[in-house]
Amino acid sequence: MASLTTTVGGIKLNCCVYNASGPRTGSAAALKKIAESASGAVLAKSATLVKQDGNPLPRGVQEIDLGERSCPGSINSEGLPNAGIDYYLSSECVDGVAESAPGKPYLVSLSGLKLKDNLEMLSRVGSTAGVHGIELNLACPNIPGKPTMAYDFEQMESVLEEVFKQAPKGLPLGVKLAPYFDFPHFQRAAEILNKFPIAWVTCINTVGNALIVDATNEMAVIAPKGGFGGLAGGYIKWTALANVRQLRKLLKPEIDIVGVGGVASGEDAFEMILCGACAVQVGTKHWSEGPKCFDRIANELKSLMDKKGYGTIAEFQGKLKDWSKPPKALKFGAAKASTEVSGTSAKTVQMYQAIISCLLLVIAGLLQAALRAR
Ligand code: RRO
Repeated sequence: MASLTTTVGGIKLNCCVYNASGPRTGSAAALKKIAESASGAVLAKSATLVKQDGNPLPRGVQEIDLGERSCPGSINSEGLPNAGIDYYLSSECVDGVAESAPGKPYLVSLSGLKLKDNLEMLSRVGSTAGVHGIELNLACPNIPGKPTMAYDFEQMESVLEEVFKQAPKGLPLGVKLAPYFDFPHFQRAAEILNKFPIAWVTCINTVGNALIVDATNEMAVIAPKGGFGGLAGGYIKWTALANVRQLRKLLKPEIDIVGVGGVASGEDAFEMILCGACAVQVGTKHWSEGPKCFDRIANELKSLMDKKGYGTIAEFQGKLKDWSKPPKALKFGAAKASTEVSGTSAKTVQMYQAIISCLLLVIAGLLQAALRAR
């Protein structure tokens, strides 16, 4: 059977599918459940220096149905609710994960409200045993009054300069990015990231400041920030794939890429890896399905790899081809073809119905004529 082992910034994962920082990652109990699943690592909720309650409720909607083939959609404006960095470095979390799944990497996510907070958190992580890596979140879109740092290139560069002066030696540090939509932005972001010893880039965070409207009640579906929140899940898979693909082309090879956004099946994970990811994270689907999603997605990915004859992810990682006349029926083409087939049979049925109606009319006419002749 295919192997899902991978490395992310030098950290060995037995399974290339793991959780995104976000839903179901804020407590030791939630982290323990992830540890007990097939998730390749356990990544905690983005932490601030001190505990935060987050934005007012309701602040998230998940399981927005986007059809059978898609990951559900979601929107959130959680506003960084978290128990504070010391909690995620406490024995309750660190040892809780280690005892539930010995050897499984435990990663923390840092999202300080100020540079000073991030530097302080880095130094606390550096003096804690049992943490295997750090994801620095540069892309939370939901803090009222705070812009998304990954969109302010000057600030991003100066923050990374300070962060890498202070980063704990020997502990891989990755960076979580916002989605980019324009080629000059990919280019600029990559130029900056390539200057630093970044171990991996996680892309993408949610698409910031979307507004989902409840037409029945004529209002926004979440309360904070006038209903504006980060869009995620199936809505953003294509943007996530494009970010993974483009950054893989532009980043130096030493920087790994972790793909996140709309992964709900083995096939979604396969697509991310094909675009260049070495691992994938699951956010919205973890939120709606719970940690059993990791076992399911991992098994689906293994089956797909078996079917395609791939033994390892390295065999297809980054090997997405540009379009050429497809040798096999495309999935979308196939879907279209099957509608065409059913369209044809619908036409045939209509034709038979018309013939039967005509025959019935003729029979009725003949019967009437016969009755009149009596
Ligand atoms: O907590 C949040 O509101 C949040 C964070 Br930190 C993030 O990085 N991305 C997101 O969609 N929500």
